[in-house]
Amino acid sequence: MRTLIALLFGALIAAVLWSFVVAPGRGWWMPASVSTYGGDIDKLFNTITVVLAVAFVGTIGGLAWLVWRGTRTTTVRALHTHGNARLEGAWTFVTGGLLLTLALMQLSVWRAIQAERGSGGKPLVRVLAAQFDWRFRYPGVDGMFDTADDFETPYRLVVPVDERVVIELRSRDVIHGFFVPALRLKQDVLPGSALTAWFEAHTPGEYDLICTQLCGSGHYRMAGKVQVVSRADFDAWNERMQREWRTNGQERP
Ligand SMILES: [Cu+2]
Repeated sequence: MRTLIALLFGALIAAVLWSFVVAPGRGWWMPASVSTYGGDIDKLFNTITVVLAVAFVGTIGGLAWLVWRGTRTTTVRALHTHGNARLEGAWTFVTGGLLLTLALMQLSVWRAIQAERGSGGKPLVRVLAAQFDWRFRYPGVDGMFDTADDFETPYRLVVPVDERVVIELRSRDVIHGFFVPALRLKQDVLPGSALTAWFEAHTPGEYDLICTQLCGSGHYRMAGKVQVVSRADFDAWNERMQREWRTNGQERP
């Protein structure tokens, strides 16, 4: 029985290592980054993943080895380390030190992204999350929100490429999560507050948007798209939407 358990632990390690090797070829990781700060976030993500992988293999491997060793010696009594202050201090210190190092490593990237959050100018679009949809409200011709010419698009956020885009996130009911994996941008959307976030996409294309907070029974439906287009295409789209919004529902002369 113990041999079997030890083998199962060993198989778990093998499965994890195998998944690391084949994951890139099968698209199991996040999609390629199209965001200006995506590279920095990926570096942190990879570092943390490697640290965790080493810790995982070490822990499970040690456990497997101990279980396997238990199948051979039956005369030796188990060693109880409870109350061993030096040992407990050591693993607390090592783990704490590791977590502190990771936290400090992330500080510069976090600061760089947060510092530019407020300085990015006024929001291009207001993101309105609700059970269970995404709406994107653009300010219209006058460039001001909450005026008669604002227009909304459901589930599809259209933004220009190579420009800093500031978004303002609001919830109309519960907590939602605005997550665009290709942009490496994830921000909770809280009822009662208007939070801003920013990104700059450097590759035109269509990218997935998902809600990362389990916000209710229709949570799975909160899947949208972020469409990154050229400045000219964005202006043309914006102009067409404004025109349609003005004339929609009105009788033609
Ligand atoms: Cu949601």
